[in-house]
Amino acid sequence: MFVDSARIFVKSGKGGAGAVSFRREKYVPKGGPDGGDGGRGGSVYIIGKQSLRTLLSFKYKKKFVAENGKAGEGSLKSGSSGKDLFIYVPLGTVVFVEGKDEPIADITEAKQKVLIAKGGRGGKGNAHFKSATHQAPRFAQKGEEGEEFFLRLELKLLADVGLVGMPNAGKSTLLAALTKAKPKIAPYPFTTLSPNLGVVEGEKHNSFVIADIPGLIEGAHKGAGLGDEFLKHIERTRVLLHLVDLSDETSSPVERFQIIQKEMEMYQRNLTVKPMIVVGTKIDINYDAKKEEELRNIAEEMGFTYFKISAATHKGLKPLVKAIWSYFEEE
Ligand SMILES: Nc1nc2c(ncn2[C@@H]2O[C@H](COP(=O)(O)OP(=O)(O)OP(=O)(O)O)[C@@H](O)[C@H]2O)c(=O)[nH]1
Ligand SMILES: [Mg+2]
Repeated sequence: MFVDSARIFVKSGKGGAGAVSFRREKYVPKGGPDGGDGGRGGSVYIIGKQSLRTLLSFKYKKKFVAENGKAGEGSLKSGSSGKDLFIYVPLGTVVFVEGKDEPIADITEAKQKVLIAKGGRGGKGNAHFKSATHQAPRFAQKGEEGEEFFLRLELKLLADVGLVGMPNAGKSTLLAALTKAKPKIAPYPFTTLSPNLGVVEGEKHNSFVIADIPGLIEGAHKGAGLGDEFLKHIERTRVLLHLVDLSDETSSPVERFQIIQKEMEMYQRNLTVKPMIVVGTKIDINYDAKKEEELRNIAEEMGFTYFKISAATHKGLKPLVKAIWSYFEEE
């Protein structure tokens, strides 16, 4: 199951209390204070982990509480520190304190480690409080409290290229044709129910990642179909491919293209100012040159590059991939 948001509770450990104690030795009738310090409470960290793909585990485990520090003891013995707690998340996870809009962490790299809740300091033992006028202090410090938060985790996949289009446009077929990914492909709408990622390897040890998301329909921004919630997974891509099925005779390619453009704009204007390539698909069946021409004209008028392909026969894939590379090589 693909889960891309979660709510969890985190709490760091409380510091251990400092000890109140006095030395008792055979030949030392009035020993001084020897209460040791409390140990530090454990901190909570969030860490990026490459092999994770979803936030599913947080459906089952939602509470993360680090260990408290131990109290100090006599003979100047310090209490041990509480163990730190590490929460592993997939790359692309953005962390918010509940109710706040600014994220406190954006985990984009493996092993990236962010301190979320700091463990409380241990209290000082009474040995610290001895002075010329106060030879036998009978008090010690308490340990500092830990910090606690409810956090909202949002997974926004990290891909370079995003595939958008109506259901059945051929997005998953294109992903399967270009990468080793094996998404489900079927001749009906809403085959893809959660995003798929695939990697295109270049010749110079370079690569780019493609994200295939569920199809959009008119009214997606208001929740129609699977809604627009998956669009967040292409927010961070650098290039979008907008796939339009040229073989579908139920409406014109131009109409379908415009519906999706509008939905993306409603979702977030930024999406429509990203570099985009318009791709007419399935040119191996029901090909109608006039309809294709209309789509190409509209796309080019709007300043987008246009390609036509058949993911089934691989026709037109090479020039398309070359055009995608050009976006990454220019930098
Ligand atoms: N003839 C032909 N059929 C294609 C081509 N590309 C995709 N198809 C078919 O079109 C149907 C839909 O393809 P998908 O790749 O599942 O479409 P999608 O855009 O991922 O659809 P959703 O996941 O529902 O949004 C499948 O039956 C594919 O086999 C093509 O180039 N030529
Ligand atoms: Mg699909």
